[in-house]
Amino acid sequence: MSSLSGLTSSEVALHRKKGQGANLAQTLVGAFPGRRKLRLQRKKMKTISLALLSFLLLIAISACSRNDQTIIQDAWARPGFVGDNSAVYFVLTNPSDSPDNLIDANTDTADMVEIHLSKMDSAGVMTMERQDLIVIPANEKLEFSPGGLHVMLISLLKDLAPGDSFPLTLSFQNAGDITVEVEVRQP
Ligand SMILES: [Cu+2]
Repeated sequence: MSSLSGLTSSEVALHRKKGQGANLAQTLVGAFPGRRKLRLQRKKMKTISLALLSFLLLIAISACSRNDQTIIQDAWARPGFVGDNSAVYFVLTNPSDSPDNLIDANTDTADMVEIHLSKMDSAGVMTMERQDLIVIPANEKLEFSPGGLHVMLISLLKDLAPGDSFPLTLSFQNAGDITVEVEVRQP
């Protein structure tokens, strides 16, 4: 038994080894301070250039999407009173080389908002069909107009008088959410 009382001789040996290991590591660090510093500097440089690269990439991406984004123009809605229905019309332009999809429409002006297509049935009666998705082909315009595509405002929550305006958000697969101001006017 040595000074480390209560331990077996092999345990004592392990303690000594561990102690030696720590000393050796300290000695090595002390012997090559320059190499360690250099490695730290290289790591720092890597981090800085990575940050710069991602920043430049972000600028490139935002510049691209800004030019290619689907555009909503001339948005207008039919007048109506609280509880009535109304419809919103506009012109969509997709200036990009890939098709975009209109997938949703929202406004807090109405209880429910749906994308509809008006159609004449075989008996000559106008009907409306709810659409889940509207494709805007690449490099094309798509018009939402009376007798065709429209955003249906079901059960208005406030009166819409000519001259009023309200925000409408259209959600596109590629362009994301775009909010436009809709002008209320007589057809
Ligand atoms: Cu409708």
